[in-house]
Amino acid sequence: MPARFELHGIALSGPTYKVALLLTLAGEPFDYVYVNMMQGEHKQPPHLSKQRYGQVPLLIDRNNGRHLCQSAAIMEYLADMTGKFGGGNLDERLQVREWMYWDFDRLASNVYRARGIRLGIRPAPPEVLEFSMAGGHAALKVLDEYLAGRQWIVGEGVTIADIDIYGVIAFADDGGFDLAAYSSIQAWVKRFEALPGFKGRKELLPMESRVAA
Ligand SMILES: N[C@@H](CCC(=O)N[C@@H](CS)C(=O)NCC(=O)O)C(=O)O
Repeated sequence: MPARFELHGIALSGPTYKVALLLTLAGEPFDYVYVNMMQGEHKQPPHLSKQRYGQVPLLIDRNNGRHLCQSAAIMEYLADMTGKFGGGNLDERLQVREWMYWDFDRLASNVYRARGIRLGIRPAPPEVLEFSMAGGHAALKVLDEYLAGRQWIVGEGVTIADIDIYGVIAFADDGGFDLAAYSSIQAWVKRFEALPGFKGRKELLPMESRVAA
């Protein structure tokens, strides 16, 4: 029987990695469709007809034909569908959402932008890199202080808030952010990477399409 989910994306993409990681940690096999962004495949009609923003990731749920865009919305959907990682009650779900919105606003925006500039994917003047580094460090400080004495971001277990934020922290080094000064983040990263089923992005997202095992 074919896998229920089909994920379109690329290993360079943090948002794609977040979705792949969630599927993997939830034990949901998925077919992976490699989108060659270097050749502009994400702006061509076959992809645009499924992903209105011309971006990755795109997730297709073959059980109902849904085409889902935006990694945060996809993660919320998968948490609903699998009953995993969504938070144990309304208060936890609200906190999960709050942290995910914060991530996109303060952490992901700066870390991904700095990384894009350093890798030459998103050329920008030096002031933009400076601005992104300052914003990224301010966000890392907030996260580090919050994580002091905590195992996970919300409640007593892993949620999509952890997966979402890990999917940014995993790219911090490429962005030029040294995590050495953030001891609580480092301890949380170790716990996260020790989760059963955890996989790095290159293992999850090869440079070619792959059918679920
Ligand atoms: N907010 C979106 C961001 C997606 C995004 O920026 N994807 C990048 C790759 S990491 C992309 O497709 N860039 C091409 C473009 O925006 O034209 C999400 O979380 O899914």
